[in-house]
Amino acid sequence: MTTVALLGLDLVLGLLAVAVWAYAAVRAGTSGLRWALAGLLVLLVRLATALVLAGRGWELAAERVTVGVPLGLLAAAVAIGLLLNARRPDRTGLTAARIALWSAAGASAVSLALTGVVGYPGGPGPAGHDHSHSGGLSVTDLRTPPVGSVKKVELVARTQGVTLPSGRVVDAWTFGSLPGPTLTALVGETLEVTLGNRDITGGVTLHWHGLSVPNGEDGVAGVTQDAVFPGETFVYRFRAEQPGTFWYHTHQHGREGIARGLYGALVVQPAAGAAAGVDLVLPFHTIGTTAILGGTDQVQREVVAANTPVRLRLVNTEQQPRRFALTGAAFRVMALDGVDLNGPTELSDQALRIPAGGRYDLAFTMPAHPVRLAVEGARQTGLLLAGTADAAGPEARVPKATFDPTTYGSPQPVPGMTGEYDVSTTIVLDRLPRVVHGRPALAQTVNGGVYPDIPPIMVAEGDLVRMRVVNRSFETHPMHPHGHHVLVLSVNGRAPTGSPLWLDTFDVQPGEVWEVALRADNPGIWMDHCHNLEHASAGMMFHLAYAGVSTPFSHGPGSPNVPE
Ligand SMILES: [Cu+2]
Repeated sequence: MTTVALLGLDLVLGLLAVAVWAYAAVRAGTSGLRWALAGLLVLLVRLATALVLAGRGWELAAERVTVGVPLGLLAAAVAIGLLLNARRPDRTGLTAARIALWSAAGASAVSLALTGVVGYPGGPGPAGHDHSHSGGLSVTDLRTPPVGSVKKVELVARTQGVTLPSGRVVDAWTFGSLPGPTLTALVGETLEVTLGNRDITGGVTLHWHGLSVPNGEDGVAGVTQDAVFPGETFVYRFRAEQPGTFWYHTHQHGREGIARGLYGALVVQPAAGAAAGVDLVLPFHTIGTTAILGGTDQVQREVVAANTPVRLRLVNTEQQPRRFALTGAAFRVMALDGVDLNGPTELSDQALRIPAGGRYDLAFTMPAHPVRLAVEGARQTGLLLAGTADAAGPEARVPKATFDPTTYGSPQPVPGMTGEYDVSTTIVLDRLPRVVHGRPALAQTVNGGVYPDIPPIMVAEGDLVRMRVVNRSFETHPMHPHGHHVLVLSVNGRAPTGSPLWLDTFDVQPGEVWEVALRADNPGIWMDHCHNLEHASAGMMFHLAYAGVSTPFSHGPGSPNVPE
């Protein structure tokens, strides 16, 4: 049984226990004992479920095993004892039995509340050591100094009616086009990007998703800078260190801004330049109800001669994971989240499930027949590569089987990531009633708390940090630590058997337990959040903060900075 099915079963059993014990109380004088025994059976099944869950990950069921179910069983034992006593001919003790039966129903309700309201670890517990954010170094000191030679780019945010290739017009917010222009750099080049804002009244910033830039260039409103309002500018500067596929987007009102179009791709090519052949960047997005792959809401056609090397850079800029599929050619997955995989092998008939915010680079040699890229749930869009402009392509098809990156490629030693962990922390993701932005809501919680009331993970420069991320909710959480890639240690207790996996956006699906490690080598105050930005704005954000770093910026009530 899958872990998420067990979580669902536990919820159903919890509700059932309350109902059966309440009914036993109502029927105390007649069939009460039979119903009480049914209630006991429900509790025993719930205990078994909780024990299996705890075996999959202690944090998935800790409060059920230690308090919730034992409390129910204790009340059940008392109630059944009193009920047996009340069966004597004089029927004394029936009132006491009835009270005990209601108490058993109450105990099961308390157990449900422990799980569904209090959560685990039972309060807004710290995500790490609790130090203050104050210190000698400001995030504004953590900038790239001006250097001699830079590649200059200007991006101006604006509201814009965009006519898509289908003729459909969308009201977008853009960095000049939809998507924004693809920025490119060679390894070693320094990009200098001047952000302007024509008329986005809520303000904008630029965040470089997946690039480990200096903290002051990270573009998080209220943490690393103030939002840029109409007429203002902000200059970002960073050296391209790692070749790969990245993307940029606003991190001020990100939930609305990205959805409306404030995003674009960023490609870093090796210092020697791009490899020969066709190299296409394909961010996938939905604006309103219209799906866009690359720059079109239709099927993009490219004429590619047979034997040409092809690289496709898939970027999921949405809130949900998305499955992509290539038909007509076997391919290799060259890189995930901008980091090359070791020993990639040829694949076919497998869909690629890309997390929200994630990137997959595919490579293949163009065959003599057409090749089609399809996106599940977006049939009208896609990519068709063929030798001639009018060739008919293969049917868009998305296989059932999904690529598993944890068993792909070849293992390789990872220098610098072994040894004692300096910081070990557990992040429990859940959905609990809390106050968010001053209003009661069914929040997306981290260790029972909501942002900004979640203590940061505190690290010192050089620390080796281990994070255990447990998803107790029924939704997928694409966790995105800024400024660092994490090395995947295990998923549901299993270590990857293939290539080392370095990710900046890892999809923690319902019931999953991920263990990841990072080397604290980029000082600052870094966001770490769910990249389903609906979830981020419902509380699922926290900081990875280096001791001694402070920020002069703020967000929250009274501030115009709204990072999520
Ligand atoms: Cu989430």
